[in-house]
Amino acid sequence: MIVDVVTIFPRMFDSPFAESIMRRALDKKQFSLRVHNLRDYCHDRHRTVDDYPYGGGAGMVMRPEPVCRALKDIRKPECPGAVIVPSPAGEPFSQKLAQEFSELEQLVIFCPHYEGLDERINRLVDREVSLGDYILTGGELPAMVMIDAIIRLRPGVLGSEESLSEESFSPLLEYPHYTRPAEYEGDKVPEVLLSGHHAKIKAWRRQQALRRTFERRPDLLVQADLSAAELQQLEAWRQAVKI
Ligand code: JF5
Repeated sequence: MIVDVVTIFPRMFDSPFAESIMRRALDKKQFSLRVHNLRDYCHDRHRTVDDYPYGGGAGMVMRPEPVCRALKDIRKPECPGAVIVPSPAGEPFSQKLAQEFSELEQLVIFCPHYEGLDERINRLVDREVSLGDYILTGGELPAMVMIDAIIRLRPGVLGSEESLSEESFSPLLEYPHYTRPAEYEGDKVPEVLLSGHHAKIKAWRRQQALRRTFERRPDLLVQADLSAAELQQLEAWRQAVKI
């Protein structure tokens, strides 16, 4: 897979891909990352990427010519791929989108700045994607987050220790994890985890995951497939909270 990034700050991409799993994936050629400087596609003396908005108002807008020149040069239409742009106005990024993008051969990510892009650039954009309901100074950080979420899904990128196993963002939140020591500052590891009773451990973890999801992300419960007993448990918790 080839990931192409178009940015006015190419050096921002140095350190996140120089460490850990992303670095190992690059070393093993499991993907390639090409970071392009948008200013290399500017033909004017001052290499300007932005201009004033028609109709007035605060802020600047990214000019269409350099962006479209870059995207036309970089995107190879014969190759299964997409041009994506991080934006708070995009569709929400999710594990499902990460999975979909991980199956492409070319992913081009354009990183916006200022108030945004000239609307005519959207002719060359396949998807606008939001990382969440907040405003950032530019598209570089969301681009790096998406690349990490996408690349770790490629075959062989995670080692056996890291593994995808039962993950795939199972509709419930993770249960709590413990490692040694069995007691830390008076705080004991739950007895059941030391019991060696695998069925009891499995049931305890499921119960903890359900409780956490109920408390922190009740919106996820509608998509979870829950047993009759679990639905009854949820109803009991709801009643307890309402009093
Ligand atoms: C950006 C204009 C996009 O701020 C974001 C963002 C927030 N959630 N998801 C993405 O992207 C950067 C900056 C300026 C458009």
